[in-house]
Amino acid sequence: MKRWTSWAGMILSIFLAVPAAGVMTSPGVAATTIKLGVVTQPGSAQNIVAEKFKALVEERTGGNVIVKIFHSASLGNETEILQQIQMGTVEMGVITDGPFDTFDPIVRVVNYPFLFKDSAQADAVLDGPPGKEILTSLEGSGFKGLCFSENGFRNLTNSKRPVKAAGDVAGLKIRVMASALHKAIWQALGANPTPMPWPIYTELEQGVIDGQENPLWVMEVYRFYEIQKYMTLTRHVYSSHIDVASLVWWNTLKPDTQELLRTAMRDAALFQRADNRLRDEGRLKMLKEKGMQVEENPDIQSFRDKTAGLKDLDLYREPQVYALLVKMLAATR
Ligand code: EAX
Repeated sequence: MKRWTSWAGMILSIFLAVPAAGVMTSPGVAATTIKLGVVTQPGSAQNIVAEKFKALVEERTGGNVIVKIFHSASLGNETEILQQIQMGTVEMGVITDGPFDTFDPIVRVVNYPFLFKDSAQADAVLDGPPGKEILTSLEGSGFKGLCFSENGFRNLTNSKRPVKAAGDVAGLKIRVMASALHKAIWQALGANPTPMPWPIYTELEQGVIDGQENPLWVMEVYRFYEIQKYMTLTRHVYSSHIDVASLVWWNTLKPDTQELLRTAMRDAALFQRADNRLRDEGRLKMLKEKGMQVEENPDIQSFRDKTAGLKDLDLYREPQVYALLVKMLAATR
């Protein structure tokens, strides 16, 4: 790592770092700057991956590769970030799985309701051959899928009433991600699902929507305890992030750079998954202290019953997608 000997040097470096073409960090070696997009804010699961990746890459390349993180939707919502990655104007992203489903329906198998019984099982499947098949499939849409980090198991919150069983969801206006599957899940549960990009605090606060569903860290980091009275630990969907690069850009990189980036992202993802899981217990406690009324033992069977037919919907009609779903359902039994 370059060490600054004077303020003048540091100030000079700021100017030198501006040109998009990159800076010379050591004689004869042109630095590469990677733009990495995340929709969420610092402290979020996606940002923890991004920051760890940045630190690892910059450390391992001695500063020859710089990662610039664009967080808090500064590049647009997740669909828009993915479009920029497809085109190669943004090199990388840590993107929630949901919005991928408009680009490649295979991602719907990850979000199948009640698929994974716990995080260990999700890791085994996503780090194994099924995960590899999903990452490889994304190349068809212009993404180099590197690995999976995690958002976590999603839970329902709302401002209207306690939800103990699926029947209590009837008529609630629930915000969902830009995903046909997520919309279908909440339709099957009898809610009124409203697709909306992230962030959604204002819409919840103003009552445009009654509720939303996300992992516990979201209720903490986005202060949903201020505007959502009721939470139900439904854990209905395991939500990953897919850590991707632009395929057109990736193909211009030397194999050793690809390997370095792949390994750094993998290390960042493993770090973040462990970190996320470690903090869940504390988050639940904190959310209760903040006044959320939490239903910890809902009637999960009632949710399972209402969503059991989803695998037979058109969502999964593509033969490869259906075959993978069947395989994953069998592997997680
Ligand atoms: O990661 O859009 C969503 O619900 C995501 O889970 C959100 O970006 C938080």
